[in-house]
Order: sequence, then structure tokens, then C-alpha cells
Amino acid sequence: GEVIKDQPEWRQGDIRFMKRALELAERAAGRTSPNPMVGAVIVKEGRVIGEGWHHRAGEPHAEIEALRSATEDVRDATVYVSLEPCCHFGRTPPCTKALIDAGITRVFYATSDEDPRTKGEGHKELEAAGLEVVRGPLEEEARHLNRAFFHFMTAKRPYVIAKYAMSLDGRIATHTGNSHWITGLESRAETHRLRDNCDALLVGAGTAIADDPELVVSLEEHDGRQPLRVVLDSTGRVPLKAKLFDASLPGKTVLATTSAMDVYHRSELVSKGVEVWEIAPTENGEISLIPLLERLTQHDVLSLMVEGGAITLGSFFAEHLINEVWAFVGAKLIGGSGAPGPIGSTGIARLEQSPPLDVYETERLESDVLIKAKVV
Ligand code: AOF
Ligand code: ZN
Repeated sequence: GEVIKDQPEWRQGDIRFMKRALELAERAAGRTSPNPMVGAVIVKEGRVIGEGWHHRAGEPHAEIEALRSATEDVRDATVYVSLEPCCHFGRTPPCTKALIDAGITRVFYATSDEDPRTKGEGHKELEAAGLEVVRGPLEEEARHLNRAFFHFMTAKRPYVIAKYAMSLDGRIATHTGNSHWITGLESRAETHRLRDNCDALLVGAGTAIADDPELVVSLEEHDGRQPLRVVLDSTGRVPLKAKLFDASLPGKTVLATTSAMDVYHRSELVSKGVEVWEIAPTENGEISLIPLLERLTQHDVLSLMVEGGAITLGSFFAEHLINEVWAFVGAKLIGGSGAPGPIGSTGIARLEQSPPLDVYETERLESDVLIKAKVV
């Protein structure tokens, strides 16, 4: 492998300014797709003289926002940016040129871009223009922040997050199917914040029927953006009166189905404003997940939160499509061998087949615990 040599000893200031750039980037969480979240800070003689972040695709990049916000002459200043500055003409002109033209002399960027138009090239272009260019600090943090974007760029598919609520003994419902509620109010409020950072939310037909969810984000201070709602229903079992199909819901619902669905039912859904996607079925007549994910890719869905149930999560798991898990553990004991766990299907045969996981965050929410883990 690659030998990491001369790991620089970062100065306190470099870390502090880059941390600020990352904080600024995160302000637009859930708003930038298919672009990454990026923040930038301009520093002169130890003082911050400009800050900015990328608000949404099509709008100016973080560096441009920071340059525009500058309160002093930016000549000879240093820029801290959470992603390698781009050098391509996309929806907006290249940041490298803007930085060079502004007379910036040093650029720290946390991590390289994965967009092939700019990966490594942004760095080279700045160096060729005589700027001092440094990758880091906080590279790991910056990779983590934009993990969905990097996955999307390399795998050309959405980053899939499996989210579920289970009891202390690992059940998502009782043996009779009762599941309201395993977790408390704070956990459920947290779910809305998590949804708000995702591009799309998905449930299977079973959950759509049993729970009748709305899959909307409802938060007190909110800009109204709703993640795309996706229901997997290969045969058209979910009734027309389901809340997900209610035309008054903000945002858009997609019903992913197969040719097995009744055409009359289908046209009724379409007339209610539901978008119907016919996807090729698997041998068992289920919706093939890879073609579905590819379709979501075309709709700029970088991050997809799968909210269950066990059959749906089981299919994603069986195809090795889960990138991350958000497990809410509620203070309940359910018991019973007939009470389901969060992930169905056959499961692995041997423990060494478990995907390697990095538990990167745990959070206490009243009596519940939220565990976040990513597949590494
Ligand atoms: C930066 N700063 O703030 C962002 C960058 O279509 P465009 O012009 O918006 O370009 C999108 C690409 O630019 C995106 O794929 C990623 O490589 C980069 N995003 N780059 O220098 C920013 N958002
Ligand atoms: Zn740019």
C-alpha cells in the first residue's frame, strides 16, 4: 500500500479554520445533491476575513461565496476549504481560477474531490499558478461528511442507510405485529432531523400497509424541502387511501412496481400525483434493487434512507447494498421467537461474513440509544 510519510504536524490554527469550513459546509446538509457539501474560510494574518458555503447545486461554490463575503482585500490571504477546489466548468465556473484571480497565495483543502473532472487536477492547477497548496488537515472528517457524495461518485449509486427502531432484545415488533412505539418522542424527533439530511426515504409495501407512514420531514424551523418518498410495491398491494399517496402531502411520492401491477390501480395512483416506476422483477417477482438504485441515481439521489420493514431491509442486506445503519434501541423487552428482528431474508451463515462496521456515533435520547455505524 501507500506509505504515508512526512505526516505534517498541523498547527492549531489550521485545524481550527478547517473545522470552521466543515461546520459551514454542513449547514447545507440535504440541500446540495448531486453536489457535495463544501465550506470555505478566508484568513489573513490570523483573522477570518471571509466565509462561505455551497448552498445548493447550480448556485456558487463555497470558495466564491467566501470571496464575495470578504470584509478586506483578499490579496495574499489563505483559504481553507473542505474539498479540493474544482477546476472545471460545470453549472458554475471553476473555483481555481477565481482563487488565482483574487490573489490568494495559500490553499488548504481537507480532501481531494472524487469528481473525475477535478480530482487531483484542481490541486495541480493551483500549484502551477504559483500558489502554496496543502491537502489536509481533517481529511478523515471531510471524507466522513461527504461519504454519500464520494460513494455516489465512485459506485454511481445512492448511499444506502438502513434505519430502524428495535427493542433492547433486538425486535422491531411483537409476535402479533405491534410496534407502536418501541422508542420515545425524542427518538422520533431525531428521525425527522435524519430524514432532513437524506435525498430519499424508502419503505416496503408491508410497512406502508401496516404503519401507514407519511414519510415527511416535519421540523419547526424548516425550508420546506422534502426528501423523495419511495414505496416498493411489486404487485400494487398498498391501498389508494394510504397516506403516502395523499395528494396534499408536500413533496413527491414514487411507487416502484413491476408489470404485475393492475393497470387500473396504476392509473388511479398517477391521477393522484404519484409517480409510478415500472422496474424489472427478480426471479421471485420482487423489484430488482440495482435497477431501482440506478433510477434513483438519475434523480440525483445521493443518500437513501431505508426505513423498513424487515423484508425490505433483508433484500438490501442480501444484495450487500447497505452502507450504513442507524439503529434506535428503545428501552423495551419484547421476547418471543416469533417477534421479528430488523433485517429479514436468510441472513449470513457465519459471523465472519458480517460486513466490517465502524460504530462512529452513539447518542442518548431519553431512555433510548441511537447507534450509527458505517460499513467500511
Ligand atoms: C468546489 N467547491 O463548493 C463545490 C464543489 O456543476 P457545478 O459547477 O456546481 O460543479 C459540481 C462539481 O463541483 C461537483 O461534482 C464537485 O466535484 C464540485 N463541487 N467544488 O470547489 C464547492 N460544491
Ligand atoms: Zn468550485
